[in-house]
Amino acid sequence: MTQATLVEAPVPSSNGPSPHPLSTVLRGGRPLVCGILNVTPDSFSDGGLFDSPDRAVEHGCRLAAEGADLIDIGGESTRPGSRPPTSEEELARVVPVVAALVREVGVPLSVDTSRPEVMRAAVAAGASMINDVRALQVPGAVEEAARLDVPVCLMHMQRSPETMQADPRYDDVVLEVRAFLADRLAACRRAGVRREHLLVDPGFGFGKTLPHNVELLSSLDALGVLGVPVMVGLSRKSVLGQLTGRTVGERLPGSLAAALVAVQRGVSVLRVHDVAATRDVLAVLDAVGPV
Ligand code: 9MG
Repeated sequence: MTQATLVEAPVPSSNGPSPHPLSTVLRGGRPLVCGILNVTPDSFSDGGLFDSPDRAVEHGCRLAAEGADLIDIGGESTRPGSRPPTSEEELARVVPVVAALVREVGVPLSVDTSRPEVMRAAVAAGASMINDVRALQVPGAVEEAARLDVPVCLMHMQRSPETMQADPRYDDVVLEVRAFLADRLAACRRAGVRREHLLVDPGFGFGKTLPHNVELLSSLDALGVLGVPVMVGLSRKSVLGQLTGRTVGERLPGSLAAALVAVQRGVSVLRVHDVAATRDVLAVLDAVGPV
């Protein structure tokens, strides 16, 4: 069976008649910009900057004004070596920001979480999408995503944030990441998640060395056979620091170059800190037409 057929497996039909309206936007063929809103004390680039709800909402409004198509709100830092917050901490960080921001901006909100209870509370507060770095592998998560009936991004990670950068190994990183994502897509379909609601992400920096990240970036088009939109997060990541010798605050040019490469290899959603600058990249690409 091919990976594309795995995505087509029969599913229970417990959901309503039509997919979430956001799925039409995600599959519309125009590359989208997803602004990052970390409401954590310890994320690698902006940890602690938006850890009060007011500051977070203000930053979310800025991302929307800069032209974000989507805003991804997360209350867990997944930087290498980090430990997850408790469920109560994560709920307290994320839910008030989703509830307040949804009243301020017309941009759809995504919740970056692996916990079913956070997914449920965030969607009840107004989030329209789930972004899960653990690809719905936490017990109960895949069933919750099917029940909530919203788009969901499944990301690849080798091991956990605490241990992922301790000697990651692959025989063939592209084939292994793709096979993992195909398995997770099939698991989601079996649980009743609609095909139109699924996205995948190779998880740059999540259990990958510099050569692994570079190989994945140059082979992103290999994920196209999965038949669902691809999202990537490369913005300001250490792979760009390793390639350029730049500190986190100096990685905008590298981030924009990575965004350009990703879109040219078929990526549909760019998860970024610098929305306005990324929009400029897409405007130039758009003027030139399809690659
Ligand atoms: C939450 N988060 C941090 N990095 C990420 C990435 O590369 N992709 C996705 N989907 N989420 C991420």
